[in-house]
Amino acid sequence: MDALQRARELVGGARSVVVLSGAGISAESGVPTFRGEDGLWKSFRPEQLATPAAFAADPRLVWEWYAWRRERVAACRPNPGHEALARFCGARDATLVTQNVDGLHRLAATDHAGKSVAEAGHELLELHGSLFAVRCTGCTFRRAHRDPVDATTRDALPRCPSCGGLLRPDVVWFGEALDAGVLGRAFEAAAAADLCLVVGTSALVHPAASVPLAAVRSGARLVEVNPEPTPLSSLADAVLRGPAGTLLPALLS
Ligand code: BV8
Ligand code: ZN
Repeated sequence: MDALQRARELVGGARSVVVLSGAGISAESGVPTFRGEDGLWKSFRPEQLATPAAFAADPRLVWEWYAWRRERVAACRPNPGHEALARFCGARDATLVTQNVDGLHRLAATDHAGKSVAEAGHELLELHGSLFAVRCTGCTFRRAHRDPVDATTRDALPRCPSCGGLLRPDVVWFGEALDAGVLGRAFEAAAAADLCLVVGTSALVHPAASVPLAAVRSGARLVEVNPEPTPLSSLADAVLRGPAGTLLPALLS
């Protein structure tokens, strides 16, 4: 039996599913991945930009990078991989855990069901936050934020309406703790799952990459969708070596 048949059998027989997605699921939507040949980290070094120290040292440069990414992502649409996953998760007990900050899973869930993600019946956990939200560096203020950011001068950077503090992208940077509630729910879903589907992640960033490990430790079967091998490939019961935009519709229909 080929890998797709094996994977379809595992999906068909699963009672509770946890999905972990990474930047690869958005590659076919035109969102650059982190470590690919056109990867974001190629043009910028992570320690230079995606850390609290970098923001403290040069908030204008960090905002310039995020403003550029927002602009690029705002022009992108969910691809058939996001849509197949939204239909699949909306129809059963499935938790979608994503490392992506591009908001495309949220968009796909809304497009597909025409309802909000919550109404669409499945849980979406954005472990690393969202490009389209900001939070204050000086108080607890945070909100959705899609307005273009003028990062040309430090004085033009967005300010908190309640305390005047500098606003920052509401994402989790390297060296920062993830939201304990969101991470807790991801590990709960992993412990309860009998199937873990890992899509489009190099599985290098923790604690996100530990979610599939927790699922396997609790007895879940593992299916990986990725054109490249990753540290999780050796744990997988079925590996689909190819693009999510083609393989997820074939796997989940
Ligand atoms: C923390 C938000 C502690 C910002 C991001 C050693 C062990 C364990 C941990 C560490 C360690 N050394 C350092 C650490 C800590 C660090 C870490 O894991 N570093 C790694 C690099 C080793 N982790 C942290 O700092 C985390 N915090 O540990 O805090 C703490 C605890 C308590 C109190 C205080 C502190 C925070 C990590 C979060 C960082 N933020 N993003 C932003 O986006 O700007 S991470 C960033 O990488 C993105 O979120 C991205 O999603 C994530 C992972 O990358 P991937 O999604 O996997 O993308 P990548 O390009 O790597 O891979 C794409 C894959 O897709 C490839 O495999 C490719 O083959 C495949 N693909 C390509 N095309 C397709 C495809 N697949 C399918 N279809 C296609 N068409
Ligand atoms: Zn504030």
